[in-house]
Amino acid sequence: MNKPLGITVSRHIMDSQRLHPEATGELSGLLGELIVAAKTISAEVNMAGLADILGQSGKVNVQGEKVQKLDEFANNTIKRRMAQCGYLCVMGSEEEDDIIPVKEGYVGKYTLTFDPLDGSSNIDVNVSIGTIFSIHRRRTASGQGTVEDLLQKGRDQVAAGYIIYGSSTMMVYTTGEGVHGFTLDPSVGEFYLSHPDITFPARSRYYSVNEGNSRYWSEGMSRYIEYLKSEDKATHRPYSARYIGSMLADLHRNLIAGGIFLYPRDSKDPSKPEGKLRLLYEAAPFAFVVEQAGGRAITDDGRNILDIEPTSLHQRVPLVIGSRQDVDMFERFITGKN
Ligand code: AHM
Ligand code: MG
Repeated sequence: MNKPLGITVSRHIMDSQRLHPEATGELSGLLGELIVAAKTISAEVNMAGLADILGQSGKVNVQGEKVQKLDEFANNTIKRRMAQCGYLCVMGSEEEDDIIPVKEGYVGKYTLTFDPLDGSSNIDVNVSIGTIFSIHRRRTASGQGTVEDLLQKGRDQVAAGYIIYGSSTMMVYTTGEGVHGFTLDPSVGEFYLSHPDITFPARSRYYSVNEGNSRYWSEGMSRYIEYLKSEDKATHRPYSARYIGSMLADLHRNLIAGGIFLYPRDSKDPSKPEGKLRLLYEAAPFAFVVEQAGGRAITDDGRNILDIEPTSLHQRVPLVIGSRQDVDMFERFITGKN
């Protein structure tokens, strides 16, 4: 008997598009180009461990080209491919200080913000890293896009998601109709639907936080983590700790296995009064995915991440994100109800 055919990500995107007769196919085209960029990065990530050997001390690769650092490679791959895809008017990258313009002639109606390789401190140690993306409709009427097109709140995203380069490469995305995960079959070069309609499991059991910073936390934050570590069989406590140091990998894990991720503000580094993570490239796209999966994303003082109006491209935001019951409980601790 023939095996059932897998649903490819392109077919899944086209099927969703068919549900919207008004759709022009531009968003599908945009996602398609992004997927090609992701596959290119995935192939390079898989070769990363060999770069030093093949590239003679990491300086020159087999083609005689200068070897780029992996995060630069990811940034350039997305930038170059997406600048010419014809669907974007402007881009913003975590790796670039300013907006990335799209040339006249290629201008389209969407915007893209991305973190080319989240968890970059994990690149050299062969631990999961990934690309995060967020797509909005442009705000300005025509011509090349401006920073104003990028400074939009998460609630107005039309699509968001991530690609995780882990034990296998997976793409997870939402267009506001659930969250779907696809696993790359490297022998075919296609992403196949492997995780339809991802929702947080009913039972939560993991917390992810850099506990090395605990002496710098607020009182509510410290009490909440102590609560997670205390014993109560009915609520499956104590939770287990898992902290990879790639937000993307930690959050992916919690999305599948159940749990909460926290990067609150702390008093450790006065130059980062709002914590470490960026609103546009990290927090908002994940907040969209997590809400669509039935979870919640707030700041450490209870503001909904998706409702924050960004004021600058690299704005940081204290983030508490994960399954709904965990975030609700966190909120009780910071508002003094627990
Ligand atoms: P990056 O974009 O430079 O990789 O930084 C963001 C990363 C997140 O993925 C991760 O959650 C966090 O930094 C880890 O930071 P820390 O080492 O302070 O715990
Ligand atoms: Mg990052």
